[in-house]
Amino acid sequence: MKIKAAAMTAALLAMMAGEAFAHFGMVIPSENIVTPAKKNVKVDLSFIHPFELKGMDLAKPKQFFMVSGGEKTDLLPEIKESKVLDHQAWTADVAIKKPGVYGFVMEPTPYWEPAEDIYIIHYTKTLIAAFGADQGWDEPLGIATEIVPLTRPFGNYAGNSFTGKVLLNGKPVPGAEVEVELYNKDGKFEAPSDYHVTQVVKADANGVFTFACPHPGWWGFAALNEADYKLKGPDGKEEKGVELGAVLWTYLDSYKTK
Ligand SMILES: [Cu+2]
Repeated sequence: MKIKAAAMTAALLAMMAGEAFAHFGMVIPSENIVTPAKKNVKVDLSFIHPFELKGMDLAKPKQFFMVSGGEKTDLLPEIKESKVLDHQAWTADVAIKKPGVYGFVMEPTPYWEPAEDIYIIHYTKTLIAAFGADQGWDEPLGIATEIVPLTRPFGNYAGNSFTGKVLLNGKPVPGAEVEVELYNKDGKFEAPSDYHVTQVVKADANGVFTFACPHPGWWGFAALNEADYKLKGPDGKEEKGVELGAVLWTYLDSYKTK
């Protein structure tokens, strides 16, 4: 009881200090539709508050790979250290050689969040399409927790709704809570209130949610669940809870004018 109260006080203090808790794992490719004109995709990995543009350090991820047509390519050896919002981040240049839908997946090392007294692991993914192929985007990539798109996750317009299914250990999560943020990349936008920074939608009994994205750009969906295991805290003694995030990033375009 006492521990819980302390954790709540810490959370409250963090909120009063203007620290909202909307950190998102980020896997952001330079293109989400690959054409022969540009076959190389730069994929940036980071851990930030995407709307408020607050950076955190991302330690070297535990896994980073690409899946296409059931074929998995380890990209961890390809990543180089970089900076996002003045914090440690990672980047990889990936050559896309044949038509297909490519899923990029990052599993970070557990991130200790003192304000919440928990570890955070955001399994983060994005899907891109290359050279006209559009099959396979609706398949789970077999990670611990993930959002499987039910809306094709590329070639969409701002204003479209996006539907996805939340899976934890391969099973749908009824009533999963999904946090939604726009990556406010150029810092153009300000939220009218703290509530607007992170929007929230709940999944139905089958783990399915729908959200309409009102603006062009990268939209992130994060379904957060408590892991059924604990990890030793930074003191090496007390066991701490683990928040598992299934994070999906998808890009919505604006119409082009002639
Ligand atoms: Cu944070």
